[in-house]
Amino acid sequence: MLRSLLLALLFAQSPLHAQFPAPTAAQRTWHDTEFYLFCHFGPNTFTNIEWGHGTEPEDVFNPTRLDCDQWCRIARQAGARGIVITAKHHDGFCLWPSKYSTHTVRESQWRAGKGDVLRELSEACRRHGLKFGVYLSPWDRNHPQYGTSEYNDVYVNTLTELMTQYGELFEFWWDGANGEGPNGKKQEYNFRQFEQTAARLQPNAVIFSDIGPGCRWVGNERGVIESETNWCTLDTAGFRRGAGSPPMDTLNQGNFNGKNWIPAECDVSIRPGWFYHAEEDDKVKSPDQLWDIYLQSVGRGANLILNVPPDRQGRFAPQDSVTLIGFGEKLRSAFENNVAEKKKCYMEGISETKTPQLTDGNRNTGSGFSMQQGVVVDLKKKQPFNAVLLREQIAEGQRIASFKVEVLEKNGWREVARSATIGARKVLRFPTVKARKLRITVLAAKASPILSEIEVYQF
Ligand code: FUL
Repeated sequence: MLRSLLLALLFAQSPLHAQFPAPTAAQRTWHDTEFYLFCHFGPNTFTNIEWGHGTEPEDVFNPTRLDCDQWCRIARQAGARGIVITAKHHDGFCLWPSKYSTHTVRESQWRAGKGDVLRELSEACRRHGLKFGVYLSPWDRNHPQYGTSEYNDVYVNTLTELMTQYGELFEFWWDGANGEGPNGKKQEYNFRQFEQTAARLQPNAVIFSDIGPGCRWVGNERGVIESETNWCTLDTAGFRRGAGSPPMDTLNQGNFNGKNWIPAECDVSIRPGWFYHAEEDDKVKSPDQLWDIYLQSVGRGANLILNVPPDRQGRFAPQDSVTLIGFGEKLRSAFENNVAEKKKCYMEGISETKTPQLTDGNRNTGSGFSMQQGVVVDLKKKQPFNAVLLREQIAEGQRIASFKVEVLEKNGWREVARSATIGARKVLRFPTVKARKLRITVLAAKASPILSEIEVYQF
């Protein structure tokens, strides 16, 4: 009785129920999607360039053995949860037979003009339990109406095709890249209209762009959050997509007091280029390199979209496949055994308060505490570990600005790691310790911290 009274008093003084920007239900699902693939595929795959001119004959697009099931099998083995494909890159070529363009698979000889890459991939994704998303470049070097207000209607029409013909999309990608101008064409995009169309047709699709609204570009193409700080909140007033975007370090770290929930997505290619080039076959990243990227993206609360460009056959090349399978094994073994799961967990205080929600293996249940308290996990017996994975209860906003991890040794508590934000998740590594108890203490927060899960690993 006395204890609950004291706690009530403590919480009354600290803003446990303070209001902060928080993710929508669709964004919460997106956070849980964590890691997925990006596939750059189109005429550039066959012309060996990165930015097509839009004048390439349609027949250059001619995959000899397109096999989207192979993409999906490897994606699953890599631990990815979805695939986003370049439905149309800057060259304007549509991988589906759009009614609003004459520069599509229909005009090519591939499958006698009857092919549709999006149909094949979306169906394969569903067969393999993967989510499906699309990239539709606003910049278009081919479309005759580009540079006029009619192009906005063309864009909305193509968006509508994508959003009504291929089932549910989990993500939609607006690239900020734009090399327009040299041919005299400049487009005033009606992004408001695009957003409204997307919200109406695919309310659960999270929209990526430099400034969201669903998720933001991370400010580099190396796929990493550069420091331990990553706020999911961002101020967008006065900024635009592309050239007028917020500074790169703001995109990387977010804004401490940002008004909108627009979390970071880290994009990077498994090869130097975004499209397939045979001469890069020996430059494919190794499983260890992908693991480092993963820890600096997903491990720092962002999502990771890893580009794997299909080759001219329309398959993932052997080098990429081998690396992805190796990475998937690493990922699975790293997070296989959470030694904290179902173990006793409590808040320190005048007396201990049990917080089983923090080790119940369910990231939707959380527990709030005051900054004066540490949260202790009792592993029941001494054991080796070298990493913690923490999750904040982001449904209540992102609050924690810094925290430390300690282990109990003969002479008392010893700090083993310290970091900044947590957000959707934070993976923190330290030299292997052997201990029975560890303690998490929040050092700075915008309001009373609310964690949802504490996981402990040895990897
Ligand atoms: C960039 C584009 O210009 C690249 O070609 C690629 O699509 C990458 C993901 O975004 O801005």
